[in-house]
Amino acid sequence: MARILITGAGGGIGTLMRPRLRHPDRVLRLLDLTELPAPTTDERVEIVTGSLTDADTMVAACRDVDAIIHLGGISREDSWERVLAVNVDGTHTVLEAARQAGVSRIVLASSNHAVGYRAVETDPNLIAGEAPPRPDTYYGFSKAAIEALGSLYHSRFGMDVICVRIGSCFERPNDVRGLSMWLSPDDCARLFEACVSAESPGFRVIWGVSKNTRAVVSLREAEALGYRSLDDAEKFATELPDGTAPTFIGGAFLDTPLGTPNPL
Ligand code: 15L
Repeated sequence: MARILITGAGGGIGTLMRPRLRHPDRVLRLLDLTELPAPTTDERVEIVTGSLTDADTMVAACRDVDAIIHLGGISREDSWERVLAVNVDGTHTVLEAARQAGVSRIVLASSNHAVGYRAVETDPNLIAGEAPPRPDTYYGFSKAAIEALGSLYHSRFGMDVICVRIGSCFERPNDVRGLSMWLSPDDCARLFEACVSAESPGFRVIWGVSKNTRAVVSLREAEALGYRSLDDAEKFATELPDGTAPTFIGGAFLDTPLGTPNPL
């Protein structure tokens, strides 16, 4: 029986994953700051209420865990102090607790905003999963930083660490940018399944998007882990508001004043 710990399980992606990562041979241990709905009778779920920034909470949460999907943290631009404390320090706390508990497989939720300043138009060959960071915000910086931290924990301790540069994971794309960057929730679950089951992946940085007709980033690295997307944002194209595709990967995040919490 495998046990997977999901941090930030009450957030947008965590909520979408709870039903999708359900498996008869698996226990999902769901950690969030706020108390999550109790398990239904057909769920194998353990609820942990606490902060990923708290070392004791994390050490206890990692006990008897086979893999961690670390989704928790601040998901958009915020103050430098908060982004450092929650995303960078918090991810260090998660990795350190995992190391102490002997959890050797960690999936880190990185973001397209780690490379938000990469220009779409100058990369006609699709931007590679491991393209060097070009963060667009303090938030994007924190995602680039946790990728580097994951690399360190892999190199020092041999942990398998997969950083997923998630595009836009919502039930459906919200705008024209989403036609390129959408990650359908079902594909997100397929991608996480590949990440937790790939044999000895070592350290990887991969894109997390669907196989969109208007792709601007490469799925090569994700597919090498076993991911097969079955969705394409194009089916929503006629329903979206008019707009032009952004020139940079990060879209509207580039217009966000640094350090200012924003509702995007
Ligand atoms: C992200 O990294 C955010 O967490 C999410 O809320 C979306 O804004 C997404 O990027 C995006 O770029 O659409």
